[in-house]
Amino acid sequence: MTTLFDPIQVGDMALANRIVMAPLTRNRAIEGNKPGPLTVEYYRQRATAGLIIAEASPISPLAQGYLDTPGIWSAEQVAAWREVTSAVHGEGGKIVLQLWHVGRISHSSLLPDGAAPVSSTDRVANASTFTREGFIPVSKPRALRDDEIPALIEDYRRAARNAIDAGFDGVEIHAANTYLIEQFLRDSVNDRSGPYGGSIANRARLLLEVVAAIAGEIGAGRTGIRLSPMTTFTAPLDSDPQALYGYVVEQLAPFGLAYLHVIEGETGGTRTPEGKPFDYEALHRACKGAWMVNNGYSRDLALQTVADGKADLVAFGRSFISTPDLVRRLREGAALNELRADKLYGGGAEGYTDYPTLAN
Ligand code: 8OZ
Repeated sequence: MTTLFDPIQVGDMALANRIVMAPLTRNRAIEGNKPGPLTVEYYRQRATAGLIIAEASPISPLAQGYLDTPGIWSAEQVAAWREVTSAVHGEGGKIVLQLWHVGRISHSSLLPDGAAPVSSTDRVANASTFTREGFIPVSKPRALRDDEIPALIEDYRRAARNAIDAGFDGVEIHAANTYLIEQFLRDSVNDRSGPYGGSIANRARLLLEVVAAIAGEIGAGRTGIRLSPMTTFTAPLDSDPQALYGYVVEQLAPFGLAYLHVIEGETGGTRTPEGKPFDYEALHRACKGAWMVNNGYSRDLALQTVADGKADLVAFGRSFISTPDLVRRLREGAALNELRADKLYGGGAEGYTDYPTLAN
């Protein structure tokens, strides 16, 4: 019987176990949107994960939406990330980088020359973001023109190349949590006509072009993707999530991606939103790569899910923030540290690198 603690080959990556550190925004980047020494230590402490998915990282200056997130567009950022990947590899771990474009979830004060955020639409989101002035409503976006899409895809391709140059084992495309790619996917946001609006095939076009560009650049075996069909975070659900995400997964199959990472239910919230059933198993059956699940997994549920063959990998978010030696604690059935929820975003070492591990 397969257990959570067994090794697994995921695309080109040989993982020591099936326990994944989920991508987690922590807003501790230093000057120049670079990961600093504390971030090196934070990931090094968690390197016993089978795989670390390093936090969502903007692919370009215009892709940022929150203060102090580490990017992957500049040579200085690549050099800074190299310290992180070396530290994790030095501990025998594997690490990929989540590639992020926030789309309309941004504020002009965070963008070059006070630019408007870009999206599939020019309709503003009912959402706030964290800036130098604190939490404030996001800015009204500008709808990308169709003729701007090639440059956007080029930004994704270059970011994937940068990630590999920085020593990452691969990348995860952030197509979840109502950011740019999902702003194209969902008919609750995308009000375009033309090749990127209207039908499901048109709304999924950007995602599939991004996947083709990145897989072509670094190889499908080093490329994963994250989806969140039932998350409402900053946008309503699609009118037919099952059909939309079913189409996406079916179209992804021929690429032979390393893995597909799905957030079940409402991100960081209920796994089973009332009156909104979703058949994740249907997506799992259509998925050719490794199947990674996430959202509020307890030890028991994770063990059972892998033992039942319902998933190949389980990603843990909050548990990995509080408990650097999560793999050992799960193996031994030991209690986890308590999460300091007031230290999630921004600040220094407190609630970041000072969580204790079990004594030998
Ligand atoms: C929490 C705060 C800011 C951003 C996501 C990247 O939800 C995020 C995020 C999470 O995917």
